[in-house]
Amino acid sequence: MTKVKNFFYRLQFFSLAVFFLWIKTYLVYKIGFNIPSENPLQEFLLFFNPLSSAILIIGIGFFFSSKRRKSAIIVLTTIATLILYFNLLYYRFFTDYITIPVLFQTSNMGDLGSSIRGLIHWYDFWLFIDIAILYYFKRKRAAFNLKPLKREPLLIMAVAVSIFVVNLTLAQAERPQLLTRSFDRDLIVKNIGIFNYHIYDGYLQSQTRAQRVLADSSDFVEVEHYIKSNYKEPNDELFGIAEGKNVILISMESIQTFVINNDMNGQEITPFLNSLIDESIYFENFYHQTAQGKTSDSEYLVANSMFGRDSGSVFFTHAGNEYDATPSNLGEEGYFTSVMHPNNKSFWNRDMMYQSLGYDRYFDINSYDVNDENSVGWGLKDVDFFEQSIDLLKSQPEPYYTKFITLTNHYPFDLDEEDKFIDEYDSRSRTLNSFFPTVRYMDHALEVFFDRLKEEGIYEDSIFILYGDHYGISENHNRSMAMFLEKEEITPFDTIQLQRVPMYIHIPGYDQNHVSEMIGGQIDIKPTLLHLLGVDTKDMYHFGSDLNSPERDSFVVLRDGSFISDDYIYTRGICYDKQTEEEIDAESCEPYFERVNLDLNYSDKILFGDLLRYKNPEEEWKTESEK
Ligand code: GP9
Ligand code: MN
Repeated sequence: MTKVKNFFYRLQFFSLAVFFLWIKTYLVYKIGFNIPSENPLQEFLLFFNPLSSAILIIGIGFFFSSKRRKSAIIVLTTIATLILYFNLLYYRFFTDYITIPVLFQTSNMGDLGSSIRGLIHWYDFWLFIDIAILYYFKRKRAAFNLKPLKREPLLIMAVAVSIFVVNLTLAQAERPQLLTRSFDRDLIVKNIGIFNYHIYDGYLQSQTRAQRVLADSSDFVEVEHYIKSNYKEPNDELFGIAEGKNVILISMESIQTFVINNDMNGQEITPFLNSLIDESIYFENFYHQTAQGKTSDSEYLVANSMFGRDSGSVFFTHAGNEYDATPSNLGEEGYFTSVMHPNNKSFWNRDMMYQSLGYDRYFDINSYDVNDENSVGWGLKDVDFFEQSIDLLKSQPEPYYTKFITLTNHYPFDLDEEDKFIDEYDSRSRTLNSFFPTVRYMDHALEVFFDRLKEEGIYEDSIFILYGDHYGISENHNRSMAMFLEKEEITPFDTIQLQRVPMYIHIPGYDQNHVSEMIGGQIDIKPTLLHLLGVDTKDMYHFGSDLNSPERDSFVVLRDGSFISDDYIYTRGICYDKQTEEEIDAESCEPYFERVNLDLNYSDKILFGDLLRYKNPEEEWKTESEK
């Protein structure tokens, strides 16, 4: 009996720590992540799910001697709190949870600088209050020296696991296939909790590593067959229209289609981009398809016509893969290929990945003169960036294929007063408010660039592709966004439509310019561009297709499995009628599910299995025998 009494006495400090971590996690769910619940069971799961991991984490303290136990519990609480807090900071920026691959993107963290400062709030200290309380109790009462129960640590772990099993059973009842269909992190955190999610993510990541080892050339044959059957013939009138021209590709930071041909309090947001529509083939139903890898995902999609990862960034996780990307394709056509972007070369692991994609040269921050006067926010201002790039462009052998990545229109949308050509918006969201002047500034920078290219005589011999890299305004700003768009609320339907980004094909001298309604995405840029340059893509491995092809379906798949067709939008398990914007029976969307799954799964299969290494079987045989 005394043994049991002792046991509970010994549990006091532990229970207090578990209680704190449990409640704190729940509060972060509600206040930090704003996780909604649609029914009492969901809310109960949300409240209940931190308990098993709190016991598991704090329970590790029982593996320490009685003397050290309290200190161990405080350290464990601190570690758990930091995991929560990092997730919270990450969530404030990306509306998403940290995954293991993004942790390996730490080289980005240093560069995040101004963004991180904007994400930390003074009131966040509440997250650490319990640690102070535990510390106080630790000092107040001497360490217990009561004899521990036999197998005490294992007992605690068993309790944690049992509670987790109850949790998982309830969660599976609420969400069948919760763990088998893993592309929605929100659901996983909501149902089994943030800490268990991290364990699950760790398991998934180890699986993906294993996939390369297990893959072989027969997997490639299957994927190849699928890709070949989806090939779309080019448009006769446009094939080769820009043959031999220089290609200037411009990735426009964080711009969304909703600013195009729109004004903010009577002030035009993008006058230059609006006027460029008349001189371009402009795609008004063009979607970004990025996920956590943001700009790097868009670069990946554009270069390979394949999907990026659903978590983390391919640039980090698979920079060593074999690719068949646009830069190497064009290299074979005699092009000089490069990227101009005034940031550290290691940001997004670009220096590594660009080599795999076949770029000849990366003009990073070291190629630019960057100082306090010409910088703002993330670095060199766009106008200065473009102006300084002119000489670099001129230094390249022709024809060249050069990608420009703008920077000023990046969260937190800082801008010097002298560069504000329109006012800020006036809403509760500081982010949305300051977005408009920086978009307007980027628009101005593009105009300056075009003018300079004309002055230098570069313009006429070039073709231009301009596209938005990903959204700038996350769902965290839905209320202010609804106010700007004069809507009552932002529905999931609206959220999908807000993922549209501008896309221009601008060919100087071309006289058949028009606005295309074709639904497409970043994955389609590669075949579209190669066909304009007269490069045959029949033997390439693309998941997108030429936006100008008369055979093409007006359709796009987003990375999270959402899709958009002429008639429907499918997202978050809901099928919408495009016309009425109303929810309709899922039946209407079902015929498309197979294609969506095949596209995403086969693309992942190539990536995780590094399958393009099998694309030239003879070459491989040769290198083997040479060895
Ligand atoms: C950094 C720039 C921004 O070099 O491309 O990256 P993002 O944060 O948008 O992914
Ligand atoms: Mn970006």
